[in-house]
Amino acid sequence: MKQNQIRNFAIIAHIDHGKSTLADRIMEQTQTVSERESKAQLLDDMQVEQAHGVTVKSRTVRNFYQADNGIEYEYNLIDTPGHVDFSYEVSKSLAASDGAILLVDATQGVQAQTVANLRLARENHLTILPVINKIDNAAAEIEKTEREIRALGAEFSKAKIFHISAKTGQGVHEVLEAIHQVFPAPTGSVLMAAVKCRKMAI
Ligand SMILES: Nc1nc2c(ncn2[C@@H]2O[C@H](COP(=O)(O)OP(=O)(O)OP(=O)(O)O)[C@@H](O)[C@H]2O)c(=O)[nH]1
Ligand SMILES: [Mg+2]
Repeated sequence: MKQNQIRNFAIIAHIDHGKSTLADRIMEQTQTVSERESKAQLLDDMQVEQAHGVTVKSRTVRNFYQADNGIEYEYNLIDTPGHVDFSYEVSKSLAASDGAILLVDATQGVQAQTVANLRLARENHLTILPVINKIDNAAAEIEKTEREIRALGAEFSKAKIFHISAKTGQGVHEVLEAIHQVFPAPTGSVLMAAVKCRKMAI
């Protein structure tokens, strides 16, 4: 795989805003897991995570995505925990990424860990893709959430904000397309890229 076809990115959000559910949909839509293997919360495989529905450790998954432009990309996705107690996991993951999907639950809006994790992403000079999740929920307040995201910084004032349901898969294809269009390929030498990949796997 050529370096310019690789994208290393993390999914960040406040707790329960749907990061692991989106990771599941991305793995499904890139055929990283077959439907037969598919079950709810593929990545949250620790017993404590399954019992509480909470991600504790970051996970990295390599997906191969056949884009609409005919090119195959390698998407190295890191699903991070949203709980404030595990923010060290988020820092570690962002140091190994070039982009971050900032996910915001449309029924909750911007929350404390949305802001804290966005700050970490900025400190790591990551390109940020804002995404509103749970648009299928009857309690979704999409416009209000969009205003809150735009208020987070000048870079969001005119940015495209994606609207998805990680549960149903609605809008996820548009996010998959944006990942290779918006996030940069890893820079530096092939050696540095390899070191970054190793860091992601730890
Ligand atoms: N209605 C609806 N529910 C969703 C959607 N995405 C996620 N959920 C639900 O929201 C809850 C939390 O989802 P997770 O994917 O575990 O959230 P998370 O951000 O990974 O949580 P942490 O890792 O603990 O921070 C689960 O009950 C999901 O089924 C969505 O698009 N629509
Ligand atoms: Mg999770």
